Formats: sequence, structure tokens, C-alpha cells
Amino acid sequence: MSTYKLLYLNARAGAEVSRFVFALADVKYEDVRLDEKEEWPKVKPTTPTGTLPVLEVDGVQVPGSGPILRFLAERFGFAGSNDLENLQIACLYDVYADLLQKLVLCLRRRMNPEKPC
Ligand SMILES: N[C@@H](CCC(=O)N[C@@H](CS)C(=O)NCC(=O)O)C(=O)O
Repeated sequence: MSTYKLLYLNARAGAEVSRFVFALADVKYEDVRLDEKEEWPKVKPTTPTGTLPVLEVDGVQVPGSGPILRFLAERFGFAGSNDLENLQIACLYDVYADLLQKLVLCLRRRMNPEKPC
């Protein structure tokens, strides 16, 4: 049986939908939530692209919220049943990712109005 470790910051954002997929599939995984100031700077150089989320599957590290989500959906039976359905799912994810990015920008501006994004 495969082992899974999902690395992200202590936040929902880019890892939450993957966490939902693990929960929906009832598959055990290690949900690693790194402290952004204390832990992440030490872990960052050990990741493939220096960004989170990272999924470790049987010791293989893969970065990218979209690719991770697609992989988990396919592996656990939540992918579309044909290429058109997969395209529609990919489009929905794109809209979600764009909205999330805008939301994060708005929140950052609100928290730090004087600091450029
Ligand atoms: N398009 C990438 C974006 C990755 C990204 O920028 N992740 C942020 C967290 S949402 C990150 O790693 N921030 C910490 C850093 O860049 O050091 C994805 O969706 O995985």
C-alpha cells in the first residue's frame, strides 16, 4: 500500500482541496503543516521547486497544487469518465485557483496596505 505525506503551510489555501480528496477517499496520509517562519525556511531547499504544496508518494516528492489534486483524484476514483469530463473538471479547478489567488492578494493588501504585493 502506498504512503502519502502532504506538506503545506499551516493554512488551507493551496492544500485544502487535496485534503478534502484524502478525506473523501478515506485514505490515511500525513498532513504536515509547516510553520511559515520557523520550519518552512529549513524545508524549502529540500523541495523540488521551493514552493508548497508538495506531495510525497512512496518517498517521491511532487510539487504543485493542481498536479497533486489531479493525481489524487485519478488515483482515488474521482476523475472524469472521459476526456471531456476531465476538461470540464480542469476548467473548474482553474476558476477556483484564479479566485483563490485573487482572494490571497486582497487579504495581503488588507493586512499590509503599505507593502506592495
Ligand atoms: N502554482 C503553485 C504555486 C506555489 C506557491 O507559490 N506556493 C506558495 C504557498 S500557496 C509558497 O510556496 N509560498 C512560500 C514560498 O514561496 O516560499 C501551486 O499551485 O502549487
